[in-house]
Amino acid sequence: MTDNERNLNTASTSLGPKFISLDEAAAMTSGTRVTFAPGMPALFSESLKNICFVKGVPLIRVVHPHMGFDKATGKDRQASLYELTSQTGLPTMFHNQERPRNVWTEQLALAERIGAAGTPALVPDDMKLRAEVFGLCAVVLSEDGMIWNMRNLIDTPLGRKYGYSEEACAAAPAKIAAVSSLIDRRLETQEKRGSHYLVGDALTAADVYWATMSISILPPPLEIMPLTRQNERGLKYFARNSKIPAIAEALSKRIEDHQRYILTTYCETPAVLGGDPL
Ligand SMILES: N[C@@H](CCC(=O)N[C@@H](CS)C(=O)NCC(=O)O)C(=O)O
Repeated sequence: MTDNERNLNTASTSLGPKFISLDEAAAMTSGTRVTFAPGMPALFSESLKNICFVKGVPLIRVVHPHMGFDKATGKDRQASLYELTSQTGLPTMFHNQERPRNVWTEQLALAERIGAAGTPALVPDDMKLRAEVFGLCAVVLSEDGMIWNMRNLIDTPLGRKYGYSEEACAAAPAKIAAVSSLIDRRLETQEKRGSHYLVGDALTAADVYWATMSISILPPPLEIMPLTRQNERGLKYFARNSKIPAIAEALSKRIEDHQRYILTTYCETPAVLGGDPL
């Protein structure tokens, strides 16, 4: 059995959502298929899952192949992913027979387009509000943003892909704190206007992305993010991040309340993760 088949078996025999293989997903000609690391707190996938949940887009879950080489065959485990999408990042998204989407801006645009009637507009029509939404999302999701710097807090193969160095590691807490403070100030201003949301008077992509991504510096209770064998270490790491002095100082009750409000009101909670629940 190859590592990929083993991953797929583990995922599909555990209680919880069904996962199909990348090959199966690529062969399908209809449906919205998104790659996940079953049971893991892989926050780009979690965010896209939450975006699609808000938009009423049913997802077919696909096992994202792990980095590294298959022990049995010696083959790069991500070779077919690369062949299909010219990249290896998690998540990749297929919809019907359209080209795969691998970047959050394109995934969001697709979800917005195929979303069910009557669901919230996550990208506002008003261009001023739209600029605010994309600005906030970018400081969280894009290069040198919050998640980028979170990955640089420790030396891992994933961090190395994103330019881990001792200098990058030392600079990361202040950069993460700067994003968190920006969000806190905005929530404060919005509160004074009587809005529960980051932009304008309604839910946008900025709320869903920030509430999900901020799990990496402020893990929510288990009723929101349950424990699995696969995410136990990751959630401990997230909890440690929340105690790094610069980050701890920038977190606030306001940020916590907003995160919990968005996740419990608009997203599926407890999060459905697959893997092996503990
Ligand atoms: N491409 C995504 C980012 C997704 C991403 O950074 N995924 C990371 C995990 S957090 C990953 O899988 N990186 C490994 C790789 O790119 O090979 C985007 O810009 O929206």
